[in-house]
Amino acid sequence: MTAVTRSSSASTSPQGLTFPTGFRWGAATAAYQIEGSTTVDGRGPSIWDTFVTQPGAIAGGHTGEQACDHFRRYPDDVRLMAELGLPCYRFSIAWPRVQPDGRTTSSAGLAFYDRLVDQLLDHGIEPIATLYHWDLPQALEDAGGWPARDTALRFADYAQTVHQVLGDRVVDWTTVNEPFCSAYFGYGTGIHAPGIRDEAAALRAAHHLLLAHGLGTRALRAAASGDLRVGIVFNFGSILIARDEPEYREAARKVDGLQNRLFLDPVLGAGYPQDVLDDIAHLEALEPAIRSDDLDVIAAPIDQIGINFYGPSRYAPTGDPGERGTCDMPGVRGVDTLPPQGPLTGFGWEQDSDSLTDLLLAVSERTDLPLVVAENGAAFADEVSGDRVHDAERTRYLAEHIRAVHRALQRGADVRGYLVWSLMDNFEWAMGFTQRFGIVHVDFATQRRRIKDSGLMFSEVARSNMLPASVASPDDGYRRRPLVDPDRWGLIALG
Ligand code: IFM
Repeated sequence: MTAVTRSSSASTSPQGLTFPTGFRWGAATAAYQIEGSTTVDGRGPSIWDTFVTQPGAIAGGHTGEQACDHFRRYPDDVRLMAELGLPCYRFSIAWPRVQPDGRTTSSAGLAFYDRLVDQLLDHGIEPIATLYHWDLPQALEDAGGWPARDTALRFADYAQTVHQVLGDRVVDWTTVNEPFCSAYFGYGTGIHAPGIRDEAAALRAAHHLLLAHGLGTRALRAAASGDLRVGIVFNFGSILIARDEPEYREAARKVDGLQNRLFLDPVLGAGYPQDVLDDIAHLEALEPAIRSDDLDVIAAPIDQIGINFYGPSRYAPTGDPGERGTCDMPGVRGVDTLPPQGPLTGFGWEQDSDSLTDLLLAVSERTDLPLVVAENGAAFADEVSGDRVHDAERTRYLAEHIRAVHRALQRGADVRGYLVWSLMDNFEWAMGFTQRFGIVHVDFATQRRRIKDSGLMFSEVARSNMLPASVASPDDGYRRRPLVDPDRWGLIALG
C-alpha cells in the first residue's frame, strides 16, 4: 500500500485558491466512449456493442464503433494532454479487448494499453487505470452477466491479467466505475446495456459488482510487488428534499439507502444496511445472493474512494403527478423524482456546486480514506468559432466545482485529486454524441480536436495548482446545509 502524504493544506490568497502540494489534477475518459476500433486486433463484442444495435436504444442510433478514434489517435491525444499540462489521466481498459470471450487473454488487445501507458509516461503523465467502466464482454453476459456470481470471479482473473502487464508502471487502479449505473441502469431500468428490466437482477448485479471489486482488489494486491493504490469509484446521490417532514425524510432514506449506503457501507466493512435489506426483502434477490465470506471480500482494504459528481437530485413522497417522475431504483415504492431547479446544464442536470462540498464532507465524516473527485463536468451545446470553442458555461461550472472541492479541503475533507469529465467530447451512452462533456472539442466527422476555453482554464489550474481569483472569488457565501437525517451518513439536505 502506498501512503499518500499531504504536505500542505488548501489556502486562500488574493491571487486565488491554492490546493495542497501534490494535489492530483487530470482528465478522465472511458474505453467504449472514446476508443472506436471495436473489432481490431481480435477485440470481442461487449454488451454495449450489442445494445447500440437495438432500435431506439441510443439517441440518433449512434454507436461507439468509431467514437473518438482514440485507439488509433492515442499518441496525438496524449500529446494534447501534455500540451494542456495535465499531470494525470484516468482511462479505462476494455475487458473485451483483453479477454475477447471474457476468459482467454489476447496479448494483442493488452498491447494497446501497454503502448498507451508508455506514451503517457513518456510525456510525464501519471496513468490511472479503471478496470471496469461498463463494457462487459458479451460472452459473459450470455453466461448470465452481472446477476451471475461467476462474472465476479472472471473479473478477478481479468484484473490479475491486466496487472501482470501494466503493474510495473501503473500504480493507481480503480476496480469498478459507478456500480450503481451498471446494476440499476443495465439490469433495472434497462436504459443502459444490456437493457434488462428486472429489479431482482439489478440487485444481484449490484452485489456481484461489489464482490468483483473485492476480489479484484485482492487479486491486484496479490499480484503487486511494488507501489499500488486501489480504489473504487461511486456516483453517490446528493438528495434534496423540500420539507423536513417524516414522509419526505422517509422518501429520502429509501433513495439514500439504495444509491449511497448499499454501496459504501459494505466496502467500508459495515455490511449492507439493514433498513435497505428490509426495503427490498420482497424481491428476494440480494440476501439469497450473499455467500458466507462475501462481505469480508467486499471489505478488502482499499487506499482511496473515487467520487463522481454532476449535480443533486430532488425527491418527494409520491404525490400529484404534475411534472414528477417515479423513482425507479429497484424495490423503491412511494417515491417521486422532482424536476431540477435553478441553472441547468445542457443535459438538463441541476447545477449546484454546494452539493459537491456537502457530499465530500458527508463522506469524510464516514471514512478516513482519502477521496478523489474522479469525474466532474457538464455537457453544454458548444459552438465552434474558427479554431476556438468559447464554452463560458462549462468554464464557470468547472470553476465553481473546483472551488467546491477547495471549500471541502478547508473544512477538513481529505481530497487528493480532481479529474475533469471529460478530456474530450465522446459517446455519452444512451445519449450518443448529443451531449458534449469535453474540455477538448471533437468534430466527429473529421476527428479534429480543438481545445475549448474550459480546457485552457483547467490547464492553468493544473499547472499552477491554484484556481485564480479571476475565475472564482474566494468568498462565495457557502454554508453547509444541515443533514436532515444525521443518523444516516448519506447526503439528504433541505433544498
Ligand atoms: O459519461 C459518463 C461516464 O461514463 C460515467 N459517469 C457519468 C458520465 C456523464 O454521464
